[in-house]
Amino acid sequence: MVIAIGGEHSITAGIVDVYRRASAEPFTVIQIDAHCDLRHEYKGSIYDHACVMRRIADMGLPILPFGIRSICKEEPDLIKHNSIKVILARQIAQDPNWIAQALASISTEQVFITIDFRWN
Ligand SMILES: [Mn+2]
Repeated sequence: MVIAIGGEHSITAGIVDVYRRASAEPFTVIQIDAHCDLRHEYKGSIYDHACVMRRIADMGLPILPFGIRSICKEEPDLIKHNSIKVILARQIAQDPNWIAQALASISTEQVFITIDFRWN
């Protein structure tokens, strides 16, 4: 089991890449976050925290964004193109079947969980 604690969500792409190279088993990256982080580029960098899940999707790994409360303009096209199941925060609050839907969308035995939060 790998546990990494960082100061910023952008570090997750590097950790997942190393784990992917070392792992014999395919895995899904479950992302608990307020934002999808699927932008190609943000503030002049493709490695900004707002791009971290895009970099992971680019690795060919399945992802499950979870608890999302906002999606930027460019993200719906990628979500549709890659058939990404997004579990919205409002769905968690309103739909008692959200857990079943989330579990049904995971096609791998192994998962990597990344949690993006901050305290002020
Ligand atoms: Mn994030």
